[in-house]
Amino acid sequence: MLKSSYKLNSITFITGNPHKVKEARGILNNLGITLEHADLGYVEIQGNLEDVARYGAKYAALRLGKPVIVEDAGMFIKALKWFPGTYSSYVQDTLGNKGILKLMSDVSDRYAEFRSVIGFCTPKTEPEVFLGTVKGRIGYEEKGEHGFAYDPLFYPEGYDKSFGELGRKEKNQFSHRRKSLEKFASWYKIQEISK
Ligand code: ITT
Repeated sequence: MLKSSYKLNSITFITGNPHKVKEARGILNNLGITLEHADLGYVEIQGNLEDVARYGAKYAALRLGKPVIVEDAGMFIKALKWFPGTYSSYVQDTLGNKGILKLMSDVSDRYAEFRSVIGFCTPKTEPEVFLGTVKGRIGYEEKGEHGFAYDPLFYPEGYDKSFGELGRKEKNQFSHRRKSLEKFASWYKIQEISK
């Protein structure tokens, strides 16, 4: 446990993705944490989600001079050997959802999951990471106008609606982001952090 003079009821989220900010703010507000946002950019190294989140959080905390969170996330499709995974952002911008549907056109195993790793760091401590996963399947066409990126393709387990058809509040109840942020919040609230 660390010693503190930072407020533990607020945190700065470093991301360039406004959808992530809206979702994270809704989730953390409900858990009693105020979210500040800074679109600072950070170095994304090659590696798994945990590596990227750890390195990014450390880099951003040192640059900003205060505690931060970053998130590295992605969609992992089993039949495609867990593609696009850590390349999700790039693949969304290039192949897009139509490209994913094409790759999946002859595939009967539709299993996929979203994963989110929150990286937390202060200028004086080592990073911590928190993983959240939601299981589901890839649909046969895009459905819904809500959410962003792969949401219209992804049907969470037990639902016959895609994330794209669910409103933000509903998605926030059980998404990968909800799970990783909830783990982070439970941990954060019992920390004392030294400046
Ligand atoms: P930052 O790195 O600036 O936070 P980013 O969008 O590039 O923003 P990631 O590197 O974590 O974030 O990329 C993850 C990609 O995975 C994201 O761009 C989407 O294409 C996809 N993704 C992650 N979470 C998603 C969600 O809840 N719904 C739909 N697509 C998601």
